[in-house]
Amino acid sequence: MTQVLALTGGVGGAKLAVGLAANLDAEELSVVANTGDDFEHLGLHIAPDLDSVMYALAGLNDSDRGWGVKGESWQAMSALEQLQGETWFRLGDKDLATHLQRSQLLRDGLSLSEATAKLCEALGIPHPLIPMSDQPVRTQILTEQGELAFQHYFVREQCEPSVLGFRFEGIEQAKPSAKLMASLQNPELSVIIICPSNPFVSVDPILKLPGVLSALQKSSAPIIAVSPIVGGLAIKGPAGKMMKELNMPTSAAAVAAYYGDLLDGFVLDNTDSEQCDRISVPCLVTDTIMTDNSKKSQLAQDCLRFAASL
Ligand code: FO1
Repeated sequence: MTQVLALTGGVGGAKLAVGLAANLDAEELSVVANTGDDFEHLGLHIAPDLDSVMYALAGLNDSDRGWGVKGESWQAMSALEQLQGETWFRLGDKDLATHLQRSQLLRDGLSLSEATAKLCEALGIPHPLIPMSDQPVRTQILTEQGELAFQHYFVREQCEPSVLGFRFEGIEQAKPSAKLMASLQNPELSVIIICPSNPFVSVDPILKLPGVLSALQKSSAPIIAVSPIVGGLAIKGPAGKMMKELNMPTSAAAVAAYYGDLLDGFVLDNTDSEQCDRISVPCLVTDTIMTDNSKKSQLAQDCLRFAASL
């Protein structure tokens, strides 16, 4: 049986997760999401990357806005605004229900893994969606204006401050979730796919959890990454801007170099085919722009075939 482990952040990774889920049974796929973007807000535990992947796997995501639930209404936010509450981070009415329920489950003593499993089950998602850790890891962005908590940088400041580096608060004390470790240590694992997510703030928090890198290195499964950079631009989000500010070339080849010898293969877009000779691992050049479900499924199939050939 095929056994696939996908490591992902939010939106871009969620698209590939949907493509993989369309091609694999629930027992064949584990999707592990970054929780470094999580924060406590208005007394609630918000887990944006888990939300994005969960809504996408349930077919509930708003693909135009790029986050949250489709067909959303904003009555709670309007009422909160009238009460002079904090509204810079917008919680739609339907989305709010997710955060209320997740927070209640956590208060009831469930782990984030257990709470996520319950939410996914309620939404009819058969494939396991696993938080990278049950302990808090909080990504901090080091900027020219000082250190900013991830959502303050991303949403409140609209990614404008220039980035100097990153700090993953709590990572030394955090443990990778049991299901992440079980998947990494599964001798039958067929492939590990690093989804087209931001390497610095979506993938690194997963890779830098204690024990994850060594488990990846010990795994006999090939590790492939899909470039989040196409034609010198991030498909979505600040990855390209961050690379520039960190004095890296904004290219798919620079992403491959950043992951370095962790990778056994790299997937990049047709647009960037000329970069293959600068990449030190086998490359698959294909259409990586997942504008609809058939393209998500096609890229997933391409990745699985490529990994099997390595
Ligand atoms: N992104 C925004 O740009 N503005 C928002 O107000 C916002 C609210 C929000 C609420 C719940 C949620 O799960 C995600 C939300 N996001 C919002 C997206 C989120 O900030 C980003 O997708 C990720 O953290 C980056 O991967």
